[in-house]
Amino acid sequence: MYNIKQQTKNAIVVVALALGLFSCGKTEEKDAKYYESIKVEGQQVAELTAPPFVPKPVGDRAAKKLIVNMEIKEQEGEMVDGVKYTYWTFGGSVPGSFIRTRVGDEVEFHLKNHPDNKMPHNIDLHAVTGPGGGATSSLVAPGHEKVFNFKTLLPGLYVYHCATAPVGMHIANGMYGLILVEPEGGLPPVDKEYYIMQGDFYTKGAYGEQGHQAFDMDKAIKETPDYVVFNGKVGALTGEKALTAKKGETVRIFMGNGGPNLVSSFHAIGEIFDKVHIEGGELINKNVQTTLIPAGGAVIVELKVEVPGTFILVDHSIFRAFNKGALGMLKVEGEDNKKVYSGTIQEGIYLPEGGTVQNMPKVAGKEKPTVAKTVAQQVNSGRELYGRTCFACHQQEGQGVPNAFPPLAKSDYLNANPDRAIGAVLRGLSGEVTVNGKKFNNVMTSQNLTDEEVADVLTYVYNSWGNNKTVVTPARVKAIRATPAPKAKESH
Ligand code: HEC
Ligand SMILES: [Cu+2]
Repeated sequence: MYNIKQQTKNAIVVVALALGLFSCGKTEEKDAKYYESIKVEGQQVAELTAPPFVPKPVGDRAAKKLIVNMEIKEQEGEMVDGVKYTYWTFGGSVPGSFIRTRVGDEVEFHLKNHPDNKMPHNIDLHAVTGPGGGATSSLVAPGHEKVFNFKTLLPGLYVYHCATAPVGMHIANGMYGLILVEPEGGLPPVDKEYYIMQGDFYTKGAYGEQGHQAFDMDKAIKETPDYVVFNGKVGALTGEKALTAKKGETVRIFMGNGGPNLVSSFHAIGEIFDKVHIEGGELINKNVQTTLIPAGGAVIVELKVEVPGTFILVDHSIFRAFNKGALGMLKVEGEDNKKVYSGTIQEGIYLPEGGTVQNMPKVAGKEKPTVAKTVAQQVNSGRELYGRTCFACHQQEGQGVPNAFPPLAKSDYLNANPDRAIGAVLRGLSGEVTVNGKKFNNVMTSQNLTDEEVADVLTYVYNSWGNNKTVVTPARVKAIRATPAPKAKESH
């Protein structure tokens, strides 16, 4: 006889079985305890790399005793053209050397403080479970070495940094990097892997002020950085130093934020992150436009690059990107894919009624004493300025945009009259102009640049793309600035 009781009993058995299976799965979930029990086989010296590169993937190697030799170096570097800064570094780069481990590795960490250094330092690795993340065992004076051991207990991407007082100052000087703990069997293979870290820097002088710049504690406490950069300096990942990939490849970026103060809204202009390991942990989010990276945190992002072009990586707190340096580039080579992106189909001019030449706000006291530069130095800083100011309209190779922005490459208008070109940059330009036989009738806003900046950017333009190699001096710019604008009425 089949009765209700029996039916209920069966149901209970089924539910119990299901629960049993479920909890079985649960007990198999790997935790720190499980990873702690992994036995290591053999030892090896860890490969360390400077950004934007990372060591070879761990693949399916067994857990090992991994020896990390990290040397601290205090050294001068360049924040942006003509601006020197004394960086404190793990391994000679900002961010510091990338450390790649797998879960269960026993790391033997050798922290060496170079004898030429002036400061004691230590290291706090967020991948370490232990007091101070290693900091309490690793305080090391110049000319000394400290050794300590730890086992990597949980997979993820972790920040490491110096934690010697004043902690903020050590971090602000560049003392941070990333340590990756790969899961068993490694992360899935991809075509390209890169390493970036954002950092905020505080200098006595304002952005671009020439010469050696000291650290500014007041600005650091107020959290008003002069520079917000990727990989320790302005332009570390632009132009020839851009990251590269081929169309169709999958790119993985290990992206950290050293801070010391700011949170990063990491975004790739014209791309969507297919996958983001949120906060560097196990949880994966998909189809992400902008991902938040806390100070002292990291993410792993993956993007498949479907169309060729230059994709701009930014902190989407956007003044940081275009005015403080938090801008990098990913250059993708390959054939166009019109299905994914058509390119411009039509280009017209849109000038709403009452459109006038706008001026960029003037910054009081921006003019600084000029230091005589060589032509090569002018070209160099001009290139950087071009990327920040002119590039958006006149385009990467000065080719311009038909019917909207005239070319600067082989421009007859430009080459015929440098004073007129200086005037255009200083005061803006509107009304009809003819460049290489083509008419343009549009508006160029005046660019709020110093005499030296105008001289540098125009010298760069004149010495690029087949132009006539004119050298524009700050003195010439100053002279043009002093003369009345051509259209201005004479008044005495
Ligand atoms: C917002 C877009 C924009 C920016 C930014 C811009 N320009 Fe222009 N530029 C124009 C337009 C538009 C014209 C043509 C104006 C007209 O039709 O009267 C022009 C014209 C010129 C000309 C004269 C025409 C030629 O092709 O030789 C020069 C030189 C020039 N720009 C240089 C620069 C430099 C150097 C910078 C950066 C410091 C710069 N421009 C930034 C839009 C821009
Ligand atoms: Cu330090």
